[in-house]
Amino acid sequence: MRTRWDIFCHVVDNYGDVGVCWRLAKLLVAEYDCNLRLWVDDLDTFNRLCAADGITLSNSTPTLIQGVSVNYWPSIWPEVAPADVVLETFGCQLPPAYIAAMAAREVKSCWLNLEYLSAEDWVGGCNGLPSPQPNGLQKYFFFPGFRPDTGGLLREAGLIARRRSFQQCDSSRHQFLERIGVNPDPNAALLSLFCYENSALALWLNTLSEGETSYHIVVPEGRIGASVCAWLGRDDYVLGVVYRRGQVSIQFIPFLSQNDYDLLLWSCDFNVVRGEDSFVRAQWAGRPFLWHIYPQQDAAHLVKLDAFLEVYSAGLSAQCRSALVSCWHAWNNGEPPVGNSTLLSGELDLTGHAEQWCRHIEGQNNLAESLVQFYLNSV
Ligand code: TRH
Repeated sequence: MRTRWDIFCHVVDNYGDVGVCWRLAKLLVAEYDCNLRLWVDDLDTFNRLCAADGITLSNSTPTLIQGVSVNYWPSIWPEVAPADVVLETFGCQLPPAYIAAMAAREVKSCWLNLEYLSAEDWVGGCNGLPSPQPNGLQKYFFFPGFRPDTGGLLREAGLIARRRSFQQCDSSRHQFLERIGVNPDPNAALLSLFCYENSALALWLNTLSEGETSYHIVVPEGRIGASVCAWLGRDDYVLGVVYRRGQVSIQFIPFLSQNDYDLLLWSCDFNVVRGEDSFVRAQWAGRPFLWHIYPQQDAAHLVKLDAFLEVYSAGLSAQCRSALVSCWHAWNNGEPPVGNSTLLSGELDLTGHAEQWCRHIEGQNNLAESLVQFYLNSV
Protein backbone atom coordinates (compact mmCIF):
# COMPACT_ATOMS: atom_id res chain seq x y z
CA MET A 1 0.00 0.00 0.00
CA ARG A 2 1.26 3.51 -0.79
CA THR A 3 2.58 5.47 2.17
CA ARG A 4 0.28 8.31 3.11
CA TRP A 5 1.84 11.73 3.66
CA ASP A 6 0.39 14.99 4.98
CA ILE A 7 2.42 18.15 4.41
CA PHE A 8 1.32 21.26 6.30
CA CYS A 9 2.27 24.68 4.99
CA HIS A 10 1.63 28.01 6.68
CA VAL A 11 2.28 30.83 4.23
CA VAL A 12 4.26 33.50 6.07
CA ASP A 13 4.67 35.78 3.06
CA ASN A 14 5.79 35.73 -0.56
CA TYR A 15 6.07 32.43 -2.41
CA GLY A 16 8.88 30.50 -0.74
CA ASP A 17 6.97 28.54 1.89
CA VAL A 18 4.40 27.25 -0.54
CA GLY A 19 6.96 27.08 -3.36
CA VAL A 20 9.15 24.65 -1.42
CA CYS A 21 6.18 22.57 -0.20
CA TRP A 22 4.67 22.37 -3.67
CA ARG A 23 7.96 21.30 -5.23
CA LEU A 24 8.55 18.71 -2.52
CA ALA A 25 4.98 17.37 -2.79
CA LYS A 26 5.22 16.95 -6.58
CA LEU A 27 8.55 15.19 -6.20
CA LEU A 28 7.37 12.76 -3.51
CA VAL A 29 4.39 11.76 -5.63
CA ALA A 30 6.20 11.54 -8.96
CA GLU A 31 9.33 9.74 -7.80
CA TYR A 32 8.47 7.98 -4.54
CA ASP A 33 4.86 6.98 -5.23
CA CYS A 34 3.56 8.70 -2.09
CA ASN A 35 -0.14 9.24 -1.49
CA LEU A 36 0.05 12.87 -0.54
CA ARG A 37 -2.16 15.62 0.82
CA LEU A 38 -0.80 19.15 0.92
CA TRP A 39 -2.52 21.47 3.45
CA VAL A 40 -2.01 25.17 2.76
CA ASP A 41 -3.55 27.98 4.80
CA ASP A 42 -3.41 30.58 2.02
CA LEU A 43 -4.58 29.35 -1.35
CA ASP A 44 -4.57 32.87 -2.83
CA THR A 45 -0.78 32.90 -2.69
CA PHE A 46 -0.69 29.34 -3.99
CA ASN A 47 -3.00 30.34 -6.85
CA ARG A 48 -0.63 33.13 -7.85
CA LEU A 49 2.29 30.70 -7.78
CA CYS A 50 0.59 28.17 -10.04
CA ALA A 51 -1.51 30.52 -12.20
CA ALA A 52 0.83 29.98 -15.14
CA ASP A 53 0.08 26.25 -14.92
CA GLY A 54 -3.59 27.14 -15.46
CA ILE A 55 -4.54 25.91 -11.99
CA THR A 56 -7.15 27.46 -9.72
CA LEU A 57 -7.49 26.05 -6.22
CA SER A 58 -10.59 26.37 -4.12
CA ASN A 59 -10.99 26.56 -0.35
CA SER A 60 -14.04 24.32 -0.41
CA THR A 61 -12.83 21.20 -2.25
CA PRO A 62 -9.47 19.46 -2.50
CA THR A 63 -7.90 19.69 -5.96
CA LEU A 64 -5.84 16.89 -7.40
CA ILE A 65 -2.89 18.34 -9.29
CA GLN A 66 -0.10 16.19 -10.66
CA GLY A 67 -1.15 13.50 -8.22
CA VAL A 68 -1.02 15.84 -5.18
CA SER A 69 -4.24 16.45 -3.31
CA VAL A 70 -4.12 20.16 -2.49
CA ASN A 71 -6.32 21.09 0.47
CA TYR A 72 -7.17 24.33 2.16
CA TRP A 73 -5.98 24.28 5.79
CA PRO A 74 -8.93 25.92 7.53
CA SER A 75 -8.76 27.62 10.93
CA ILE A 76 -11.56 25.33 12.12
CA TRP A 77 -9.97 21.97 11.61
CA PRO A 78 -12.17 19.12 10.29
CA GLU A 79 -11.81 15.57 11.55
CA VAL A 80 -9.05 14.06 9.44
CA ALA A 81 -7.31 10.69 9.86
CA PRO A 82 -3.57 11.38 10.21
CA ALA A 83 -1.14 10.08 7.61
CA ASP A 84 1.81 7.71 8.08
CA VAL A 85 4.24 10.57 7.60
CA VAL A 86 3.38 14.07 8.78
CA LEU A 87 5.53 16.97 7.72
CA GLU A 88 5.08 20.31 9.39
CA THR A 89 7.11 22.82 7.45
CA PHE A 90 9.10 25.77 8.72
CA GLY A 91 7.90 25.51 12.30
CA CYS A 92 4.17 25.82 11.57
CA GLN A 93 1.83 24.61 14.33
CA LEU A 94 -0.26 21.55 13.51
CA PRO A 95 -3.94 21.62 14.51
CA PRO A 96 -4.19 20.27 18.11
CA ALA A 97 -6.98 17.85 17.09
CA TYR A 98 -4.74 16.42 14.39
CA ILE A 99 -1.91 15.92 16.91
CA ALA A 100 -4.32 14.18 19.28
CA ALA A 101 -5.41 11.89 16.44
CA MET A 102 -1.74 11.12 15.68
CA ALA A 103 -1.17 10.16 19.31
CA ALA A 104 -4.25 7.91 19.22
CA ARG A 105 -3.01 5.92 16.24
CA GLU A 106 -1.94 2.34 16.90
CA VAL A 107 1.10 2.76 14.67
CA LYS A 108 2.31 6.27 15.41
CA SER A 109 2.77 8.70 12.54
CA CYS A 110 6.33 9.67 11.69
CA TRP A 111 6.28 13.38 12.58
CA LEU A 112 8.90 15.64 11.03
CA ASN A 113 9.49 19.35 11.18
CA LEU A 114 11.16 20.55 8.00
CA GLU A 115 13.31 23.59 8.71
CA TYR A 116 14.59 26.42 6.52
CA LEU A 117 17.69 25.91 4.45
CA SER A 118 20.97 27.06 5.91
CA ALA A 119 24.65 26.39 5.27
CA GLU A 120 25.57 27.05 8.90
CA ASP A 121 27.80 24.47 10.61
CA TRP A 122 25.43 23.54 13.42
CA VAL A 123 22.70 22.40 11.04
CA GLY A 124 24.19 18.95 10.40
CA GLY A 125 24.41 18.20 14.12
CA CYS A 126 20.71 18.97 14.59
CA ASN A 127 19.41 17.12 11.56
CA GLY A 128 17.27 14.15 12.62
CA LEU A 129 17.27 15.06 16.33
CA PRO A 130 14.15 14.02 18.23
CA SER A 131 11.98 16.47 20.12
CA PRO A 132 9.84 14.50 22.61
CA GLN A 133 6.28 15.85 22.85
CA PRO A 134 4.08 15.97 25.98
CA ASN A 135 1.63 13.41 24.56
CA GLY A 136 4.34 10.77 24.14
CA LEU A 137 4.82 11.42 20.44
CA GLN A 138 8.26 12.01 19.04
CA LYS A 139 8.84 14.82 16.56
CA TYR A 140 12.08 14.99 14.55
CA PHE A 141 13.87 18.01 13.15
CA PHE A 142 14.79 17.80 9.53
CA PHE A 143 17.28 20.21 8.00
CA PRO A 144 17.96 20.74 4.32
CA GLY A 145 21.53 21.76 3.63
CA PHE A 146 24.69 21.59 1.62
CA ARG A 147 26.63 18.99 3.59
CA PRO A 148 26.44 15.20 3.82
CA ASP A 149 25.12 15.30 7.41
CA THR A 150 22.03 17.34 6.36
CA GLY A 151 18.90 16.32 4.49
CA GLY A 152 20.31 17.86 1.30
CA LEU A 153 18.43 19.80 -1.40
CA LEU A 154 15.35 19.19 -3.52
CA ARG A 155 16.39 17.86 -6.89
CA GLU A 156 14.19 16.08 -9.42
CA ALA A 157 15.62 12.97 -11.10
CA GLY A 158 17.57 13.86 -14.25
CA LEU A 159 17.34 17.61 -13.55
CA ILE A 160 20.98 18.41 -14.13
CA ALA A 161 21.26 16.30 -17.28
CA ARG A 162 18.15 18.03 -18.68
CA ARG A 163 19.57 21.42 -17.78
CA ARG A 164 22.92 20.67 -19.42
CA SER A 165 21.38 19.47 -22.65
CA PHE A 166 19.10 22.54 -22.70
CA GLN A 167 22.11 24.82 -22.31
CA GLN A 168 24.05 22.98 -25.00
CA CYS A 169 21.24 23.38 -27.50
CA ASP A 170 20.84 26.94 -28.80
CA SER A 171 17.50 26.17 -30.40
CA SER A 172 15.98 24.94 -27.09
CA ARG A 173 16.93 28.21 -25.44
CA HIS A 174 15.76 30.22 -28.40
CA GLN A 175 12.42 28.42 -28.57
CA PHE A 176 11.81 28.84 -24.86
CA LEU A 177 12.65 32.54 -24.89
CA GLU A 178 10.45 33.05 -27.91
CA ARG A 179 7.60 31.25 -26.15
CA ILE A 180 7.78 33.69 -23.24
CA GLY A 181 8.18 36.65 -25.60
CA VAL A 182 11.83 37.41 -24.82
CA ASN A 183 13.98 38.23 -27.81
CA PRO A 184 17.28 39.72 -26.61
CA ASP A 185 19.85 41.32 -28.85
CA PRO A 186 22.36 38.50 -29.53
CA ASN A 187 25.20 40.71 -28.23
CA ALA A 188 23.47 41.49 -24.94
CA ALA A 189 24.02 39.51 -21.75
CA LEU A 190 20.73 38.06 -20.53
CA LEU A 191 19.91 38.52 -16.84
CA SER A 192 16.91 37.58 -14.71
CA LEU A 193 15.94 39.69 -11.73
CA PHE A 194 13.89 38.35 -8.81
CA CYS A 195 14.62 40.09 -5.54
CA TYR A 196 13.14 42.10 -2.67
CA GLU A 197 13.02 45.89 -2.64
CA ASN A 198 16.62 47.06 -2.44
CA SER A 199 18.10 50.55 -2.29
CA ALA A 200 21.12 49.21 -4.17
CA LEU A 201 19.03 48.30 -7.20
CA ALA A 202 19.00 51.71 -8.89
CA LEU A 203 22.74 52.16 -8.34
CA TRP A 204 23.48 48.76 -9.80
CA LEU A 205 21.28 49.49 -12.83
CA ASN A 206 23.08 52.83 -13.25
CA THR A 207 26.42 51.05 -13.33
CA LEU A 208 25.21 48.55 -15.90
CA SER A 209 23.55 51.19 -18.05
CA GLU A 210 26.73 53.27 -18.25
CA GLY A 211 29.12 50.41 -19.04
CA GLU A 212 30.29 48.95 -22.32
CA THR A 213 28.26 45.76 -22.34
CA SER A 214 24.57 45.60 -23.22
CA TYR A 215 22.19 43.84 -20.87
CA HIS A 216 18.71 42.49 -21.37
CA ILE A 217 17.13 42.14 -17.94
CA VAL A 218 14.03 40.00 -17.58
CA VAL A 219 11.90 40.84 -14.56
CA PRO A 220 9.06 38.46 -13.62
CA GLU A 221 6.17 40.51 -12.19
CA GLY A 222 6.47 41.13 -8.49
CA ARG A 223 7.60 43.31 -5.61
CA ILE A 224 10.30 45.30 -7.39
CA GLY A 225 8.12 46.45 -10.28
CA ALA A 226 7.67 49.96 -8.85
CA SER A 227 11.36 50.56 -8.16
CA VAL A 228 12.44 49.32 -11.58
CA CYS A 229 9.78 51.57 -13.14
CA ALA A 230 11.08 54.51 -11.12
CA TRP A 231 14.58 53.84 -12.41
CA LEU A 232 13.21 53.85 -15.94
CA GLY A 233 11.48 57.16 -15.18
CA ARG A 234 8.06 55.64 -15.72
CA ASP A 235 4.88 55.37 -13.64
CA ASP A 236 3.95 51.95 -14.93
CA TYR A 237 4.96 49.22 -17.33
CA VAL A 238 3.34 46.97 -19.88
CA LEU A 239 4.22 43.29 -19.75
CA GLY A 240 6.38 42.16 -22.63
CA VAL A 241 7.44 45.65 -23.74
CA VAL A 242 11.21 46.30 -23.75
CA TYR A 243 12.26 49.57 -22.06
CA ARG A 244 15.74 50.97 -22.64
CA ARG A 245 18.03 53.16 -20.64
CA GLY A 246 21.65 53.35 -21.75
CA GLN A 247 23.06 49.87 -22.13
CA VAL A 248 20.20 48.28 -20.23
CA SER A 249 17.00 46.87 -21.70
CA ILE A 250 14.35 45.90 -19.17
CA GLN A 251 11.47 43.59 -19.90
CA PHE A 252 8.76 42.71 -17.40
CA ILE A 253 7.20 39.32 -17.98
CA PRO A 254 4.33 37.49 -16.26
CA PHE A 255 5.20 35.36 -13.25
CA LEU A 256 6.20 31.98 -14.71
CA SER A 257 5.36 28.42 -13.71
CA GLN A 258 8.05 26.77 -11.59
CA ASN A 259 9.15 24.72 -14.61
CA ASP A 260 9.40 27.72 -16.90
CA TYR A 261 11.20 29.70 -14.22
CA ASP A 262 13.85 26.95 -14.23
CA LEU A 263 14.18 27.36 -17.99
CA LEU A 264 14.60 31.10 -17.56
CA LEU A 265 17.38 30.57 -15.01
CA TRP A 266 19.03 28.09 -17.37
CA SER A 267 18.77 30.56 -20.26
CA CYS A 268 20.33 33.54 -18.51
CA ASP A 269 23.99 34.45 -18.17
CA PHE A 270 23.41 35.74 -14.67
CA ASN A 271 20.49 35.43 -12.24
CA VAL A 272 19.46 37.52 -9.29
CA VAL A 273 17.44 35.35 -6.92
CA ARG A 274 16.09 35.50 -3.39
CA GLY A 275 14.61 33.58 -0.45
CA GLU A 276 15.11 29.85 -0.53
CA ASP A 277 13.68 28.06 -3.53
CA SER A 278 14.81 30.37 -6.35
CA PHE A 279 18.20 30.50 -4.60
CA VAL A 280 18.49 26.70 -4.88
CA ARG A 281 17.19 26.62 -8.45
CA ALA A 282 19.82 29.18 -9.48
CA GLN A 283 22.46 26.78 -8.19
CA TRP A 284 21.05 23.90 -10.23
CA ALA A 285 21.13 26.27 -13.24
CA GLY A 286 24.94 26.23 -13.15
CA ARG A 287 25.13 29.95 -13.87
CA PRO A 288 26.59 32.77 -11.75
CA PHE A 289 24.04 34.39 -9.48
CA LEU A 290 23.49 36.97 -6.79
CA TRP A 291 21.43 36.04 -3.74
CA HIS A 292 19.12 38.47 -2.01
CA ILE A 293 18.61 36.61 1.24
CA TYR A 294 15.29 36.91 3.09
CA PRO A 295 15.89 39.62 5.71
CA GLN A 296 15.41 38.53 9.32
CA GLN A 297 15.28 40.38 12.62
CA ASP A 298 18.58 41.31 14.27
CA ALA A 299 20.37 40.70 10.97
CA ALA A 300 20.33 36.93 11.62
CA HIS A 301 20.23 36.47 7.85
CA LEU A 302 23.73 37.93 7.47
CA VAL A 303 25.15 34.99 9.44
CA LYS A 304 23.39 32.63 7.05
CA LEU A 305 24.65 34.62 4.10
CA ASP A 306 28.25 34.32 5.28
CA ALA A 307 27.85 30.62 5.99
CA PHE A 308 26.78 30.07 2.40
CA LEU A 309 29.49 32.34 0.99
CA GLU A 310 32.04 30.34 2.92
CA VAL A 311 31.06 27.01 1.35
CA TYR A 312 30.24 28.42 -2.07
CA SER A 313 33.43 30.40 -2.53
CA ALA A 314 35.80 27.73 -1.22
CA GLY A 315 37.18 26.82 -4.67
CA LEU A 316 37.53 30.38 -5.99
CA SER A 317 40.69 32.41 -6.55
CA ALA A 318 41.33 35.06 -3.88
CA GLN A 319 40.42 37.82 -6.35
CA CYS A 320 37.15 36.22 -7.37
CA ARG A 321 36.27 35.34 -3.82
CA SER A 322 36.78 38.85 -2.56
CA ALA A 323 34.76 40.35 -5.44
CA LEU A 324 31.93 37.89 -4.81
CA VAL A 325 31.86 38.40 -1.05
CA SER A 326 31.95 42.19 -1.22
CA CYS A 327 29.28 42.25 -3.91
CA TRP A 328 26.89 39.95 -2.00
CA HIS A 329 27.50 41.88 1.22
CA ALA A 330 26.83 45.21 -0.45
CA TRP A 331 23.68 43.96 -2.15
CA ASN A 332 22.28 42.51 1.06
CA ASN A 333 23.08 45.65 3.01
CA GLY A 334 21.35 47.80 0.41
CA GLU A 335 24.62 49.57 -0.30
CA PRO A 336 25.91 50.75 -3.65
CA PRO A 337 27.71 47.89 -5.35
CA VAL A 338 30.71 50.16 -6.05
CA GLY A 339 33.71 48.19 -7.24
CA ASN A 340 31.52 45.17 -7.87
CA SER A 341 30.53 46.05 -11.38
CA THR A 342 33.29 43.78 -12.68
CA LEU A 343 31.61 40.80 -11.05
CA LEU A 344 28.15 41.71 -12.20
CA SER A 345 29.26 42.56 -15.69
CA GLY A 346 30.71 39.08 -16.06
CA GLU A 347 34.35 40.18 -16.39
CA LEU A 348 35.31 37.58 -13.84
CA ASP A 349 34.38 34.19 -15.16
CA LEU A 350 32.22 32.65 -12.50
CA THR A 351 30.38 30.38 -14.92
CA GLY A 352 32.90 27.55 -14.62
CA HIS A 353 32.69 27.83 -10.87
CA ALA A 354 28.89 27.75 -10.90
CA GLU A 355 28.98 24.51 -12.87
CA GLN A 356 31.57 23.02 -10.54
CA TRP A 357 29.49 23.99 -7.52
CA CYS A 358 26.43 22.40 -9.09
CA ARG A 359 28.40 19.18 -9.60
CA HIS A 360 29.47 19.32 -5.97
CA ILE A 361 25.96 19.71 -4.54
CA GLU A 362 24.59 17.16 -6.99
CA GLY A 363 26.70 14.66 -5.08
CA GLN A 364 24.99 15.59 -1.80
CA ASN A 365 21.75 14.15 -0.44
CA ASN A 366 18.47 14.63 -2.19
CA LEU A 367 16.00 16.07 0.33
CA ALA A 368 12.96 14.06 -0.84
CA GLU A 369 14.95 10.85 -0.75
CA SER A 370 16.35 11.69 2.72
CA LEU A 371 12.83 12.20 4.05
CA VAL A 372 11.58 8.92 2.57
CA GLN A 373 14.62 7.09 3.93
CA PHE A 374 14.13 8.59 7.37
CA TYR A 375 10.56 7.33 7.42
CA LEU A 376 11.58 3.86 6.19
CA ASN A 377 14.23 3.62 8.90
CA SER A 378 11.64 4.55 11.50
CA VAL A 379 9.17 1.72 10.72
O1 TRH B 1 9.10 34.31 -2.55
P1 TRH B 1 10.31 34.20 -1.69
O2 TRH B 1 10.86 35.44 -1.21
O3 TRH B 1 9.95 33.29 -0.52
C1 TRH B 1 10.34 33.17 0.76
C2 TRH B 1 9.28 33.61 1.69
O4 TRH B 1 9.41 35.00 1.90
C3 TRH B 1 9.38 32.88 2.97
O5 TRH B 1 8.53 33.37 3.97
C4 TRH B 1 10.80 32.85 3.44
O6 TRH B 1 10.79 32.03 4.48
C5 TRH B 1 11.68 32.28 2.37
O7 TRH B 1 11.58 33.08 1.21
C6 TRH B 1 13.11 32.16 2.79
O8 TRH B 1 11.47 33.42 -2.51
P2 TRH B 1 11.68 31.91 -2.96
O9 TRH B 1 11.95 31.04 -1.78
O10 TRH B 1 12.68 31.92 -4.00
O11 TRH B 1 10.29 31.46 -3.58
C7 TRH B 1 9.84 31.89 -4.82
C8 TRH B 1 9.09 30.78 -5.53
O12 TRH B 1 8.49 31.31 -6.70
C9 TRH B 1 9.98 29.65 -5.97
O13 TRH B 1 9.31 28.41 -5.83
C10 TRH B 1 10.21 29.93 -7.46
C11 TRH B 1 8.89 30.52 -7.81
N1 TRH B 1 8.84 31.36 -9.02
C12 TRH B 1 8.04 30.95 -10.06
O14 TRH B 1 7.43 29.87 -10.00
N2 TRH B 1 7.92 31.76 -11.14
C13 TRH B 1 8.59 32.94 -11.26
O15 TRH B 1 8.45 33.64 -12.29
C14 TRH B 1 9.43 33.33 -10.17
C15 TRH B 1 10.20 34.63 -10.28
C16 TRH B 1 9.53 32.54 -9.07
